[in-house]
Amino acid sequence: MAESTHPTTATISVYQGSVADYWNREANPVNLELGKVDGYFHHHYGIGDPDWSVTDGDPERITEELHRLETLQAELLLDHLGQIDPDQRVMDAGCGRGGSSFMAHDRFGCAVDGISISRKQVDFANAQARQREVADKVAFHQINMLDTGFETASMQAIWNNESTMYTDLFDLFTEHARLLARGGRYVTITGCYNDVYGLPSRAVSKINAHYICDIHPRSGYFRAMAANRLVPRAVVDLTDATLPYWYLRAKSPLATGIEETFIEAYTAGSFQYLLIAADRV
Ligand code: GPP
Ligand code: MG
Repeated sequence: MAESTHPTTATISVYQGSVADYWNREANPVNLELGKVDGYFHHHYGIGDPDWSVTDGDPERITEELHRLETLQAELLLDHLGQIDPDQRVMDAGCGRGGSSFMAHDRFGCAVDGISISRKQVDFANAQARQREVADKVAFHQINMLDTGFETASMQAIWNNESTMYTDLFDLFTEHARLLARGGRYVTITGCYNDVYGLPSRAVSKINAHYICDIHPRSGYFRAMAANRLVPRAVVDLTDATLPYWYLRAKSPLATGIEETFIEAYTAGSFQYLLIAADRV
């Protein structure tokens, strides 16, 4: 879909307005400097084993290593999308500056619609699409992911890369189930609070306050999926795989101050980093 013909910008709540405001103001070097490494700008965290030797030299090497781990995270998410043909269409819900959307197009050659509530992110990502000369296949829209206006059953796959915590999951998955073709795939990577621990810990509440989000319990994902024709096919606990990213990020001059809180939340067991892939039946 061309940028100029995107559906209406759905009415947003006061809460959604405050989230848009956060992202319209956001210019964290930890995102912009990492993005400049190769032009893929991410708004999610990393996984995998760091090369710890990077902490010995130029801090730029830490930046590159953090970026590599964030890219690995997005590659893992895309691995779970299944087969996508070049003539099919996929949606990146909460696309940020477009990093995962461009990676999906590179991999599958398919059409990608990235959506964000932030005008600034959408403009940034569309400028990137023009620069990359893929604007005919990769388009970004400032719309509400709970009410996209896109055609029913138009998407072969949808993902949320760390963006579900800004929504009510029942509202979100109702809209995803409407948009997905039967047999289509849904994937999310998310931070959730651990039902075994109990209600959100202080660290989880601090993360919520930091990003103005509302981290859901792990159980909430499966309840909302079951109610919306989304049948989990893979659940991967990435907590151990993401912790090294946070230890490395804590050593970076680009650290934002939230690093120790993530480390505390993950190591105390109140918080989990989870990938869930589901079939739309
Ligand atoms: C990272 O974005 C993701 C979020 C802010 C959503 C919250 C995610 C959770 C798992 C709780 P970012 O890359 O803009 O954050 P930062 O600026 O801290 O790198
Ligand atoms: Mg980041």
